[in-house]
Amino acid sequence: MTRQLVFATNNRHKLEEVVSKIGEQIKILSLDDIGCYDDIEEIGKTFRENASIKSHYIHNKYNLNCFSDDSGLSVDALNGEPGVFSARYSGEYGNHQANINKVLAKLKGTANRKARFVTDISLIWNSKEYFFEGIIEGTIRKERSGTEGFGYDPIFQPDGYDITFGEMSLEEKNRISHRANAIEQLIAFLEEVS
Ligand code: ITT
Repeated sequence: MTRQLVFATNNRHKLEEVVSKIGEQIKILSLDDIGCYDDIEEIGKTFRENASIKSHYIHNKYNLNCFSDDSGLSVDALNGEPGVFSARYSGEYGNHQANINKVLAKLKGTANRKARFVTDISLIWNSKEYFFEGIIEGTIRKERSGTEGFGYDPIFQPDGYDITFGEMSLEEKNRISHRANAIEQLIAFLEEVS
């Protein structure tokens, strides 16, 4: 199996989850590790398109094997929103509190709380692109619960559980999450080809 792969993310929570999931099998290099501090514009209309933009940017500039993760929350009663706007739903990029407030306000009085987290990974491996997708179904709570994780974790309760991602340890979330599922597929692929 390959020993080194760049993970094209500026989100330290994603990095932490992925490194913990992958363990010693592959050395993950962060953007910091390769000295990349560029702002990669995410102008795609889908998670997959945005994932592809990020991994191609790094591959084109550094010519390294790399992958990216574009992810977000999709709420049925909001026609799939926040979707690709998950990180900037409130208008301010990365303001998780305001993003959560907007979702809760829009869902006020709505009985259908069904939602899912989606992660699309784009891997560029020996100059060819491969995609992996992970999804976890759940519901949106009426209020926040828990302080673990990041983003929408305090309001997302995965199906089959009575706690939110915000109440789970990193290890628990990493057993079932959308990201963990996509990463498992990535690991299986790399085991096969290397
Ligand atoms: P990079 O593009 O640098 O990887 P980012 O945070 O901008 O980092 P995305 O564009 O993929 O990443 O946006 C993902 C947003 O979706 C993130 O900021 C959260 O608001 C939400 N999100 C994604 N995965 C999540 C998770 O596991 N738990 C909670 N919220 C999540």
